[in-house]
Amino acid sequence: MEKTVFITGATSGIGKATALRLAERNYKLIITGRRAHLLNELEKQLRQKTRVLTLNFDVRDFKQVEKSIQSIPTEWKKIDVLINNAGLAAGLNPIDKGDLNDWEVMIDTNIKGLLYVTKKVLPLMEQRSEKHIINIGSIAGKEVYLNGNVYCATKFAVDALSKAMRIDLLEKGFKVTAVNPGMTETEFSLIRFKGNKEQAKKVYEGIEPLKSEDIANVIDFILSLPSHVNINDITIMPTAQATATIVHRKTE
Ligand code: NDP
Ligand code: 8X3
Repeated sequence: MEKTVFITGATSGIGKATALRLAERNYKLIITGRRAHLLNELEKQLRQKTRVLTLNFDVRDFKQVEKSIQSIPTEWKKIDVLINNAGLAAGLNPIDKGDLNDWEVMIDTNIKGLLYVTKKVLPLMEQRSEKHIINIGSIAGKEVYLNGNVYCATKFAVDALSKAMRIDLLEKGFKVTAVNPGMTETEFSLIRFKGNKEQAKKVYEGIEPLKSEDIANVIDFILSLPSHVNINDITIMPTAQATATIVHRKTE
């Protein structure tokens, strides 16, 4: 049976790599994000392998989320897998120097956005025989690190919501998996540091970080397991990273 996967934040990084990987497995894909031109480019690429639907919305805006999901054509309204991936960090400052807009954007995207999308996609999953929600958390949702404050809090919330979904949706037969990456080189640091390329590059200096494809491979594996097996929670780190902050950097 052909399965449909709904991926938020597919215009870049982990979401994009996951879409490309799952296209190889013949999943039908609903790819979403705000940057329409990137969605269209990816759609063209994916169409060579599978069927694709693009939805262009901001996860922070419940009206947009609702309207976009209502607009899904009937033949696409059976969703087997939801990958809540859209998210970001904004800034890296001590809590007393934190920027209010940064806090709002992280809370609105990483927590409220994930909830909005889940609320509207769940009814399209309920009739499926196998249903799976994958939430992209972070090592930042397991450990708080210096100046990580609000970003860490949002990822701790994702951790809590994954556990809550697993409990609340148990009787309905949902699998819920939390995927928690460590340092992964994507647009993540560039966005955290507001486009400062030097600062973003420094994050990965002297180490081999994870690539988005590494996370996509793990998601592919998680989805390949038989229906009675679920990975509840998985943390994936570059070999050079032991904890959120202990990283072995080569100096030359
Ligand atoms: P990228 O910045 O490369 O990708 C983020 C994606 O999220 C983009 O497709 C972006 O799309 C989308 N997005 C952001 N804000 C919104 C919004 N308001 N509405 C809709 N889509 C949005 O980063 P990553 O691939 O690294 O990040 C993916 C997830 O992985 C995030 O949840 C992040 O917290 C998590 N993560 C990342 C780690 C890392 O080291 N890179 C480590 C641990 C977790 P667009 O801008 O087009 O809307
Ligand atoms: C992103 C990883 O360690 O920069 O979630 O917070 S980290």
